[in-house]
Amino acid sequence: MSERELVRFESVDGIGVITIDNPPVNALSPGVPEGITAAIDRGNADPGVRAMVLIGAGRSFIAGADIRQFGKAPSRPANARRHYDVTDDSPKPVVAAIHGYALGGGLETALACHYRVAVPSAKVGLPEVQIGILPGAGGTQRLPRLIGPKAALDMIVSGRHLPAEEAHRLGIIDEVVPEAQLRDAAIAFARRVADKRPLPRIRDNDEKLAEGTADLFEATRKSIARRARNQRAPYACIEAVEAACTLPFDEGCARERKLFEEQVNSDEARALRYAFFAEREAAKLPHIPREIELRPIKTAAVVGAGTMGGGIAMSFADYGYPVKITDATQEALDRGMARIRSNYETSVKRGSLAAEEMEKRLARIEPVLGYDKIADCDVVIEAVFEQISVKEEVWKEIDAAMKPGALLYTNTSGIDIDIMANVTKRPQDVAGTHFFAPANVMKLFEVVQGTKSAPDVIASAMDLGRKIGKVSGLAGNTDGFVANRSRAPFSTEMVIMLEEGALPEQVDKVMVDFGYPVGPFVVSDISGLDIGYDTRKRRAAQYPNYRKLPIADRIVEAGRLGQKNGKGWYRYEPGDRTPHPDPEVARIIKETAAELGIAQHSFTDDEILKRMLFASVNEACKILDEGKALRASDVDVMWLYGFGFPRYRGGLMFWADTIGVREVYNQIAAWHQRYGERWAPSPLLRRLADAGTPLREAKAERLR
Ligand code: T1G
Repeated sequence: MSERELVRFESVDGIGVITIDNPPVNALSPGVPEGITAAIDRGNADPGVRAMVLIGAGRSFIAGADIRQFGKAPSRPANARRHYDVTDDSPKPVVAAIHGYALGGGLETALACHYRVAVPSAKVGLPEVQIGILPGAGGTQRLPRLIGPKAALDMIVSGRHLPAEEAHRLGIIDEVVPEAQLRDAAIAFARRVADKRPLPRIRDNDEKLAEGTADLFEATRKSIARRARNQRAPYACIEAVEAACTLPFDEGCARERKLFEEQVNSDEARALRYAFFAEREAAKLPHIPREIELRPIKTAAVVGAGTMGGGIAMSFADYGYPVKITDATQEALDRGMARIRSNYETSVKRGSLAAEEMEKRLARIEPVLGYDKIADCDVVIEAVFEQISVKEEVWKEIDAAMKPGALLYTNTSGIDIDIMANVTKRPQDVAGTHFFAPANVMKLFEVVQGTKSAPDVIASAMDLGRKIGKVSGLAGNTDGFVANRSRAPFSTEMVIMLEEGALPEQVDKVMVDFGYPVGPFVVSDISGLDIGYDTRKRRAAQYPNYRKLPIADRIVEAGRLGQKNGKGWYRYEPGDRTPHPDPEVARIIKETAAELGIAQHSFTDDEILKRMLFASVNEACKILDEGKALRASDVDVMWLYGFGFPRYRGGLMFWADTIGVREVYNQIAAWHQRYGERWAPSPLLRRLADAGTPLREAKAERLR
């Protein structure tokens, strides 16, 4: 495509219409900024043109700079005229006509225009902080001048996308125009303002900047301290907006640019860029044709009104789907519906949900008794007790009741999908859709491919996840699938280190300092220690060489179940979730370790971190080697959305690459010598280390 074709210019009765056409989202890829500059110049040189309109072809205005270009050599000289400045300096008015997204450099382009009109469904924002950078094309200087530093800080430090109506209220958008009439409405708008002078250049109005006091910036820094720890980008955003309030426009832009250059190749930015593309890659299924026809999903059903079943029903209702929920008895159903209502009421109390919206969502959830009541639904998700005999009973009922062609999914967190599928006469219609607790909150949606799952059943599940606000990741049918199986060694190692002398609070501090929102022992206390206890019992019966965890078992046998009964790995005051180290736990740990005769030693934070994460890196390599996951980057996406792995570290495998595949292998091999079989290096890890191939690039030939 020649440079010019990426950007088209046509004159429509004296209005120059400039169309950006760089699918899929009109990113400012090489050739686009140049095309915009040339078009603006052309419009200004054409005496027949009185004003111009900048509009995007396809589904969006401009979704920002081309993120794939970051880290590469710039495609043009640093002193080249930038389309932002050319637009701003244009002697004739330029109107940005926004639909879809105006994000990052896209909104900065619109802010360099003299007017902005948008359709109601449009979204605008400066999300650069979410990829570890800050706006680098005047956004931190123009936005505070347009809407005031406070509102600008909120947008830039959060990176959130604003709907057009809100942007209009703030003054970013001059006019909201009807959905299907954007182009004509923008041309009419341009005609109306064609002769108005002076042109409203945002850079010229400083009157709102007075709001930008030192207190405001200090307060903003304090407000983000916890969630932005270990990160630089959010603070660089604040510094740039501060510069807007203390420096003249051009000097502020130079400050912004310098901060941008410092950040764009940082570890934080590289990790967040990796996460951005890994998340999109996870949706791609190389073994299933992209154009495969998906099965329609308009109505859903959930079998099992327990904690997970209730959360799953809420996920559907939250995204507008009518959903039926059923259980074995009316009492169980009533308990389930009561839990759903109380979860929504908690959100209303917290102000994160409007009361009328709660009622709308509750109205979409219909409790029913009897499989015949759900037979017509397009999809059913089974979420009953994790016991094979119970599953088999329920699946016989589901198979007998559900209409032909219905999608039959199970929410099991580790039971072999084929066990459920083989109970039915239509195993091709069965797959796993594994939600993570709480199901209406956690974004990971692990789709599990059974031996006989049909391609359209898998593709429909992956798409369903996206439609109910989740991030879908594909897993092969193995014990614990990809997410839980790759995390299991992490959980085992953290308890084994207690046998050798570590304490829960020490391990948790290391992981919180690393960037986790809460430590893994607190996470166990939140989810309940009895669940892990039952799983360990089941595994010990199933696998002869299963590594028992006597300390974890003793804690449960001492009646410590976690937050639900006020004591677990920590002690909790009634009504308070603050974990308090408990000498009783330290006593159980010391006594059990003494009985086991295990030598005690002190731990460095680095050893604790690597023992836990390397154990999972090794397991992830085994999973890929067996073809139970397609890409190492899928594992990373699952850790980001399923286990709260700090996003600015990219993911488990990306983080391990910052240490180096060879060093990771060597350490694991050394621990294999010292600790035995559980640390046997994965053959794939050995091959990657020998070849020097980054872990994040590991792929399976196909899913098996
Ligand atoms: N650059 C390159 N590719 C992009 C892209 C971008 N900015 N945005 C999207 N894509 C690709 C994406 O990888 C996918 O490709 C396809 O487009 C569809 O995207 C100067 C420096 C716009 C909300 O951070 O948030 O401007 O997988 O699957 O779910 O100050 O994409 O099909 O091959 O995500 O409908 C700031 C990033 C850049 C916005 C659409 N902009 N994009 O979501 O589709 S930094 C952003 C998004 C910047 C300036 C700075 C989302 C979306 P493929 P998708 P979607």
